[in-house]
Amino acid sequence: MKVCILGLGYIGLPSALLFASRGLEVHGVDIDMELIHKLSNQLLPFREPGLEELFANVIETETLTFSPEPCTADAFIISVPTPLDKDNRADLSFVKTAAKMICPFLQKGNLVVLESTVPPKTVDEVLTPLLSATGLVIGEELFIAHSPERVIPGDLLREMVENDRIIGGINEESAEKAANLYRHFVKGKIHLTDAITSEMVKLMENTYRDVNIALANEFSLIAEKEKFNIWEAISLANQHPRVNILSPGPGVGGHCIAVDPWFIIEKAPDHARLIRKARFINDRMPYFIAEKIAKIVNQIPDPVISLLGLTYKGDVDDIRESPSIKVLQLLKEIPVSVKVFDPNVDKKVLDEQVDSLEEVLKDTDCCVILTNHTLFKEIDFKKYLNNFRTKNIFDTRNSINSCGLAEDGFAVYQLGVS
Ligand code: SAJ
Repeated sequence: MKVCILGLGYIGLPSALLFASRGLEVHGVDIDMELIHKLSNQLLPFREPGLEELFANVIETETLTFSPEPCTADAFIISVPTPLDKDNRADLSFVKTAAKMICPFLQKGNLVVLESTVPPKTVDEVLTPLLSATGLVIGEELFIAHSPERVIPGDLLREMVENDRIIGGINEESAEKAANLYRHFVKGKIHLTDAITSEMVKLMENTYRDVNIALANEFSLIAEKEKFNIWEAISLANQHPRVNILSPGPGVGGHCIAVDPWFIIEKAPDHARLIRKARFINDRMPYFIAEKIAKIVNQIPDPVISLLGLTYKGDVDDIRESPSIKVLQLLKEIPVSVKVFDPNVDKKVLDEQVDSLEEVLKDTDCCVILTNHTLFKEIDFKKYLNNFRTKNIFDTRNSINSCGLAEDGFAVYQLGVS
């Protein structure tokens, strides 16, 4: 069996490697020539636990090829980005390009699976009409399904194998064929449904998380005003067997949770009121964090701010939609100096980026923890006592152990604690 995978990003690439590791012939396609070049030279474009080892094992089996062009295959998986356009609507241009690219290679009996996150009815109203151009009878000669990825960056490979999988076919046969394909590596249950349900399930999962985080963020603002500790309150509320409030933070980043709810809002603007509000609350958080930083250093002349963490969450190297970048931009609008350090981001992406903890804390007036990297949780601030000009620490993630820091003259501020 041969699979052609279009889009070799955070999902397409690991899927390609997993299929290849199970003995399938895999052809990976991407329009980014630099990426194809990298992969052909056995270099990974991003870090993810276990990925390097898997890549090395698969290369030895010689079942994997990369190129900017598709080829004939039994199954095609489209796993391309679906970003937001400037009006917060889904930009489906990559999906459309991928669909058009595979048309000349599609043959009787082929299966096409869309893995990208898309607004409801994309399979029925966008993908299927494009694939009809092949002349193949849809649902009889060409089978089409949607199957969303649901894996968490940082634990991606385990979740790809062990999580349940949703497959929504345009008909039962399409769903069955897609299930047979994924059974090559999926150990979790495979649930079959129709395409629109599959599209919505994915959006509902991420929207649920966004709304839950917005609630936690709203509680944290109330905690600051009413003077209680949000972290203790959430932890106690979560003792209830039917309550699970997520954590407040500097905002919601990444390429999924901050984006996907908009795909529902786009389709049902009059009904998606709670969803829109949650997006607004989460998008406001970097402003609140920047305002709190400004207050902390209010009395200090020419203050220096040190931001710890550039990635959108802990222990990943992905900076897409990161709230840290928004906080940094907001701080640049006021008269403060800002430095930022993230051990997970090798490339210099910002002028304010420095290379070490030592450097970022040098002469600082306020150290702000924006990302909960394990490494930051373990910082012994007492060791850096002399780096600080003013000993302020602001922890937006309830990340550090502040025990004993007050005795050494540190003032420790937390989000959700007045
Ligand atoms: N965050 C909080 N508080 C929390 C949890 C997260 O502020 O309690 C923030 C994070 O710091 C980050 C953002 O939210 O900035 C998103 O992080 P995340 O860990 O919640 O989610 P992602 O974007 O890494 O992955 C999500 C997952 N979806 C769900 O858990 C429902 C993952 O399973 C999906 O596959 C992924 O989106 C995706 O690709 O759609």
